Amino acid sequence: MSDAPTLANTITIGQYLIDRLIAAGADHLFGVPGDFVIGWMAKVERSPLKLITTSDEQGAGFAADAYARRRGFGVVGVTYGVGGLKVVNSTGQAYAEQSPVLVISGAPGVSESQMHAMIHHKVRSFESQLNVFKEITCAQAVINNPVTACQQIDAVIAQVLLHKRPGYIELPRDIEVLEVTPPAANLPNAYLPPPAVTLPQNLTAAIREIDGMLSQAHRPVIVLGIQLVRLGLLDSVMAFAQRLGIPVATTLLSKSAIDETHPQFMGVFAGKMSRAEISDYIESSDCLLMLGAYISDMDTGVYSAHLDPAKVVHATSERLGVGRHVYEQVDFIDFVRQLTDLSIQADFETNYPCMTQLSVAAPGADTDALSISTLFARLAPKISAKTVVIADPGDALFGAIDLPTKDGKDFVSCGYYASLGFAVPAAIGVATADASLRPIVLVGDGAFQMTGMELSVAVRYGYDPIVIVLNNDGYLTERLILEGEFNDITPWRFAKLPEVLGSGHGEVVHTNGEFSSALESALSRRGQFTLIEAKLDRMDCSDALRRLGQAMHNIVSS
Ligand SMILES: Cc1ncc(C[n+]2csc(CCOP(=O)(O)OP(=O)(O)O)c2C)c(N)n1
Ligand SMILES: [Mg+2]
Repeated sequence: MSDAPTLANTITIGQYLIDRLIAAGADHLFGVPGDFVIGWMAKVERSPLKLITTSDEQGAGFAADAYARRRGFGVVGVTYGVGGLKVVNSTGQAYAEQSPVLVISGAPGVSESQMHAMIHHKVRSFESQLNVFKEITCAQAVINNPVTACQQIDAVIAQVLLHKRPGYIELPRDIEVLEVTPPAANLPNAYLPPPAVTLPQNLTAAIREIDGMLSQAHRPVIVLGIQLVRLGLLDSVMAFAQRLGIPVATTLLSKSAIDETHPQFMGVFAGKMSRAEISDYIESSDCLLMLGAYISDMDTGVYSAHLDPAKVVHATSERLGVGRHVYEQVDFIDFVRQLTDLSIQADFETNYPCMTQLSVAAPGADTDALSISTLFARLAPKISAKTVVIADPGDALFGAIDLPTKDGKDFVSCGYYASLGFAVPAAIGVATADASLRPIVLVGDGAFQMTGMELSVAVRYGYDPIVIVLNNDGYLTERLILEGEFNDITPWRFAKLPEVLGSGHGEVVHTNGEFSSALESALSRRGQFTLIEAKLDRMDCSDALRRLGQAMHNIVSS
């Protein structure tokens, strides 16, 4: 499986794939080798594409997801079965939250699988893994024919870039080494389905209805959804909001879509989980434009938001609802373009809550015990354009709702799919995507026990994330829903991890002052990771989590 001398103008299929990944914007590939993919990984190692090997495939999947959120394209490479099925969860998240990640899985050679029914790592049939990925990717290809290989590869990559959703390429090890003549010119658009056709009369009718709603409105609000970020539509929507003086909010998932010190930024809208000022204002809005936002239970604080459907415009790439009407066949991008061109004689309320004016949590006295609220209060002024806060689900995420981020995209979370253990590997992805950024990871003790070992990747590649482990002795989020022994975990001495990993700095903090000085010195220490174990009271939680827990408790026990 070496790079044998080639005929003029031919390259191996494996090399063609590498070239196309680079052309699509990837400089790195995250993964774990295995015999079905190792030959191709050796080619990657000899190419300009840098291979970042992680401790576990799921970690590679999460890192590629975070990388893709920053760079617009991420790639994870794994072996068949044992590796492929480990990235099902991370790929599911990338699908759910629209992150353009390409999964490349090695596979048994076509000739091997024809001759032998039982090959290691096979689950049920040779198609089992493909069938799983069909459910969680927007495009799939098994490269089993050299004649069509290049087109298949280009088609999957083009779909991933178009839909901002994951794709899947399965690369049998005897095919990857075959020589092919690459197409003379790559025409990615040739492999895309025809663009969605907007019915002009439906678009016009929808815009006319919104024009009518907005013209009579006094308290319009725009919710900036994640699709605006992914599809590059934020600037036009913000220009529209500024021109008309409409306040904006984000969802948990789209948090930090814009500079949160913007005077029109209200805060994160998550139903009753948000501050009362924000949820009250939005619930009383007489024209709520939810643009590109998935309206999940998380975004509405477990459906605690009381929104009048007649006053809501809900537009996504899947659906356009205006008040009680649904308009079919209107492309989301066409819709946003027309909407943001609207001119309205605005008579809008100018007195709305905005993030910069909301009361800030008190930082507490230095000698007092640290609490989740004082931790966030002390973290807030340390956030800069050079830091990226990455919050794991749990109170790390809920508490971060009111943490003001200053620069667009300096907050990363899986605020909708909410898979625990995302944040540490995501820090690897962010540091790889942009070496000038300093990841600050907020992660619960439970979540850290799932994927915290990916810090060894930081050691290996010289990354220096600051990891703040919120140690509240178990699964607090779950405790607030329903208490039981299932919420307990084995206590770890987290701050000892540098000893195990042979690098890094660990510290346990109990008081507000200890936390501030640990954070200060972590920010000035470069070249190795810092782990700050923040000891918190077992039931201490952010206001947002308390409100969410109550809402969930009511559901579980009703
Ligand atoms: C992979 C995964 N498993 C289980 C859950 C369910 N879950 C949500 S929050 C939570 C507890 C998290 O504990 P920890 O990380 O310590 O954060 P805390 O709630 O204590 O802030 C669990 C188990 C999940 N979201 N993701
Ligand atoms: Mg915990």
